[in-house]
Amino acid sequence: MSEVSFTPRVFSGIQPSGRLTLGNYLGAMKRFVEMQDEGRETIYCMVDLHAITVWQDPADLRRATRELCAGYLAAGLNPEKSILFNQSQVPEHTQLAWIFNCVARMGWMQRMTQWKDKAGKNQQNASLGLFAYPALMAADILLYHATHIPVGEDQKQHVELTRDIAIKFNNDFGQEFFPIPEPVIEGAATRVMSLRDGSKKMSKSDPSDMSRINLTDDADTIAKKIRKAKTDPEPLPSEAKGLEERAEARNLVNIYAALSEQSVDQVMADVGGKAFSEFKPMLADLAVDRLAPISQEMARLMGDVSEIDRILGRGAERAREIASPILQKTYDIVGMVGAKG
Ligand code: AQP
Repeated sequence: MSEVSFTPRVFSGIQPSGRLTLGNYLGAMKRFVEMQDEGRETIYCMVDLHAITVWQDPADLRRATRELCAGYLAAGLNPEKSILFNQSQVPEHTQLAWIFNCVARMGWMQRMTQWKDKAGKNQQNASLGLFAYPALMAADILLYHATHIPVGEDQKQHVELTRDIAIKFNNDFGQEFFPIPEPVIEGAATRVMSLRDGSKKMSKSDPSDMSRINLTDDADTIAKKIRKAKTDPEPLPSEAKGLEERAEARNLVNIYAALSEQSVDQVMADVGGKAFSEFKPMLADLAVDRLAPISQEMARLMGDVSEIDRILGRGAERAREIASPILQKTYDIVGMVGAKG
């Protein structure tokens, strides 16, 4: 087989499954904007079909999808530069996902930590969609021949599974048709943890609102959540090594480093020896300073949902222009009569 080179293309998505969190922002969105501003070809999706793998109230889903789009725009994504759309409006995602359902193996899916975490002890009662989630995610990425996938640490395993699907498809059909995409996991906060429990990821769907900072929180709420964040009684150490056994302290320092765009070592040099009673207000001020412009812009954008819908509609058209020929070529490779390969 000859070495095929693919044009670099960035793809990623976020589920409209609740309010955007600081974890989504630091783990994913901040990097989305940087990659766009580096002049790369960038495609960012609101993965509404993924969101419904667990129950979503229809009115909440509609609001969350528009609010997610507002969050993308407020964080700095420009619909003239990046393609922004919601997944359900590009039917090629589910069409390619079906092909990948037939490529991926049950054992691969059963090993996924997100499946095990979200299905919990009652797997028999989880949706089939939740089990097949990674095949749809592989379709999201490979439908655009995307090569670079900015994600938080928790999604690394799914990007690896996407690579396995691409490799198996290419081997099965004897063609280097799909690129083997790379996860891009960068920054001081690739895994932001819950403010209430340093062993759990900060998550949109955590039942406790105090566990996370939402991008829509006002300044007082952010300050209160940080003030009440779980910590330990010791002062902060002056080196990162001293945080190894202190999950909650490490989390707050990582958040501070990511928001202030410093390394953890630089932060430790400044805050080492301080008590949390001194450090938490510093963190709250920084978080408010960085997040307030985003939440204010989100609120402004949500005042005109017709403009958001227009951006999403235009984004879906542009996405389909790329996706449709790749799906047709996939169908042709697989042997579907009538495919326009
Ligand atoms: N806590 C986090 N730290 C760093 N990155 C995170 N991401 C999510 N939580 C953190 C990254 O945000 C992107 C979008 O995530 P998603 O909405 O597709 O799904 P998720 O990873 O399951 O995020 P949530 O907030 O936990 O959603 P729910 O509660 O609905 O499951 C991804 O790149 C993810 O890594």
